[in-house]
Amino acid sequence: MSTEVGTATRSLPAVEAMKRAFLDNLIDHQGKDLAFATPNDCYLALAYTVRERLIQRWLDTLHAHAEADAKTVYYFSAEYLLGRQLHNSLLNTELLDVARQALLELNLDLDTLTALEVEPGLGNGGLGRLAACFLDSLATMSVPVVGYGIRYEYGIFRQAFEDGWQIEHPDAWLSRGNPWEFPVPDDAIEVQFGGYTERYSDPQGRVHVRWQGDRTVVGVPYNIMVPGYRSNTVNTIRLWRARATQSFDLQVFNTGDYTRAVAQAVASENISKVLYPDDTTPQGRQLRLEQQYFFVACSLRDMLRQPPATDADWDRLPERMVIQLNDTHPTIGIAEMMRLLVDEYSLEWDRSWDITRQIFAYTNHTLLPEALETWPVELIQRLLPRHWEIIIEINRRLLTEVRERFPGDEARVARMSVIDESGERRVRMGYLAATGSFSINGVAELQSNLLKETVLRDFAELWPEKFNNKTNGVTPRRFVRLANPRLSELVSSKIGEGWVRNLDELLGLEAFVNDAEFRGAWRHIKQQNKGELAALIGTQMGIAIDPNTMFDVMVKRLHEYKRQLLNALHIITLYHRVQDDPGTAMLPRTVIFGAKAAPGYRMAKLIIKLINSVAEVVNNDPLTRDWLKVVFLPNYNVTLAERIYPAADLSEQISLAGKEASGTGNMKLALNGALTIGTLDGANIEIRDLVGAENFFLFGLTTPEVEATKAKGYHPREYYESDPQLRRAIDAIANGPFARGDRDLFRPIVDSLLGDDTYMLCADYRAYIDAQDAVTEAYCAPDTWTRKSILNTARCGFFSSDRTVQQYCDDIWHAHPVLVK
Ligand code: 26Q
Repeated sequence: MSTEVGTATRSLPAVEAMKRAFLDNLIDHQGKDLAFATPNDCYLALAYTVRERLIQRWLDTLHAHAEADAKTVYYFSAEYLLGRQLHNSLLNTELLDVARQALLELNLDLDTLTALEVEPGLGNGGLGRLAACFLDSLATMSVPVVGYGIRYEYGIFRQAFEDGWQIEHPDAWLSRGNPWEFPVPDDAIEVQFGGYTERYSDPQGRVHVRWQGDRTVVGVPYNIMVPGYRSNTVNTIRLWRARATQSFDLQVFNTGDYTRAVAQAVASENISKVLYPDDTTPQGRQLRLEQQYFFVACSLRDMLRQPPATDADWDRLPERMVIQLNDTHPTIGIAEMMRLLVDEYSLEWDRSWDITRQIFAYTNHTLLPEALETWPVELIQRLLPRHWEIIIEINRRLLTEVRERFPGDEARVARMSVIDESGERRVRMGYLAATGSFSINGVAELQSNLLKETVLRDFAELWPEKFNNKTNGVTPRRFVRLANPRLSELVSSKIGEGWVRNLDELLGLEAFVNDAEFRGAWRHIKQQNKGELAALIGTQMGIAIDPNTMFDVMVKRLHEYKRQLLNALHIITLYHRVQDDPGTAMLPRTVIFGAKAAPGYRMAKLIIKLINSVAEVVNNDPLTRDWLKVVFLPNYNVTLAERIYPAADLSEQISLAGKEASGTGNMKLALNGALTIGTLDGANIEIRDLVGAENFFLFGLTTPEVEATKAKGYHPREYYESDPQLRRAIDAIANGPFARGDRDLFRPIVDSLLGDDTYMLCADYRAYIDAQDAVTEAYCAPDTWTRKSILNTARCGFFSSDRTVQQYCDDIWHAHPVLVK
């Protein structure tokens, strides 16, 4: 499985064929020969060359699925964070070596070309990346699935720093062409918005409802191929692009109001214009709801292109399809399905509801109350008047069921209403999802349990059988095999290549943990990976990083609950220590951050500014710069993550217990041999259970302790007063060197720490510092550290998304592989 160019591949027919195809594609698609081609031309030509090889498999897959008549999984997700496609496609089609050699013989370098691809950043973070990992796993396992979503013209913003502040730049990811998508205008679908509903009677005297929208938008699907790893299956992601209707031209002539017609057309096309960059505290923006309804309505209509042949077959629809809702974002699909069945196909309500409730399943990704999605009733009424009627009918029946089960418990009825009547009336999408789904799952054990005790407690009491856990996973193809070729090669040389498809085989590495030579090789690879990251940091940021220092890594979205600020407090404490004792040797550390903040999240942006300010001071202080370096890499994305994970020694997973639903970066880092410093939160708990407590640096309050501390009254000032180091760190933020004399700059941070300290940094500070000191001590025994590193990788096979989707298949979807010849 060498990624190096072997002499064996030289002049193979496959190499010759690849060269020819590449040159042909350069001419056909770019109109260039090698003499005129730019690097981007060469990238595109290579992409087309690989794409060709996928298309036949894709068609074979479509035929095989049609023939097998198997149940299909429809994954509904507003986000797909796919990462670069070319390298992954080459791996999955086993063309990596051939392509490398073919390009070499043309005087081109594969890595240079793959690096030109702009990654499709159609997601914010964990939730979007999870969707991408699931689709990789399902294709690898040959399960029929279609991923439905939105083809945003602008993905997650590109982040830059100016004077340490985050600046957002638009992500025009399509501007140089996208060889990975196939528009299918023939499959366009019209959806409506607004207007009114009316009742009418059919010839049999039955009353029906008709929804007359006042605005029509066309959805054009774009297909993206999803190849499995060494499987013949190539599944599909179908992303919808919003276009104005053709009939808008007619309107112009009819009304003479040209500018209004154009404005309407622009408004329609805006629906798929941009990804919302907030991943919590969602604002109830109309456009966001339009996006959700738009993609869900297009998708359901697409799925029902060939409706059941006979009336009786409708009841068998759940044998043909299952829809997984990736969080509440596509939940309006439940109401839309009811509308289709009742209004468009004239099925009875009860029967429609039975069918709907056997098709939808809901995944919850958060417990944060402020992140639970709700929409103003007024907005739903205006934008989706028929869906509003359907939602209140669903709610009326729900509350009837609650009253029957819990007679006299009107408090419970009020709590469970899909309509939140306190204050401005709002629709609670989580409750609608829970009511309309047969399965409700969390994404790690702790969160799934907390879900039943907190945000969905009443629903768990009403329908305990719906609730289940599916601990997240990540694809080992992208995040180990591709991202860490050296480690992959070492692993394969010991236990064979089977681990790439069956990650539990990593357990076989345990047998080598006592092999000094193996440990040496392991350590050497980590060192090489760190060298590469150091080089990248050197060229990108102009900061000299020593690969012999410990690489302490915290990469994830910026959120107060994730507590990047706690990490900053540790850095400041280390800085004080060196200042106090410049003579004593310390363990040199490089602390590496990567994080985007939602553009409207002021505190998150201020924390970025603080970390950059601390970095500037620490990195330039002659007293400390050899001991401590702080690097905040701008524009953290999948591509950068693939460079960082293999080089990490320490993985920071330090959220306040009970706040991080699962985390998936924690899994990727552990699989690449990083040790975790973390709280008992999300999947950290399961990582620690598997790798062993002795190979994990645990600290901090547990979820019950968090609750108990808050219940008896939490006073962060008490910690501040009683811990001189904490006090000094906070004081340094308030009026120390980082603010360059501006005492107001970081005041909101200090006020937050000493005010509410919602995420209890003060309470966990001392335990965190102690755990960090334990890390330092452990790192000073390199050979023992390497053992721990190996055991982390060896014991984390459970966190393959292959395992996760297998559990979804078995327990929720009842879907089976369809083999493609
Ligand atoms: C909703 C409405 C309006 C605007 C934005 C949103 C929105 C968008 C994205 C809300 C939430 C998200 C993303 C959430 C997310 O990524 N959650 C993470 O999901 C991971 C996969 O399950 C978990 O590992 C993380 O713990 C969780 O934070």
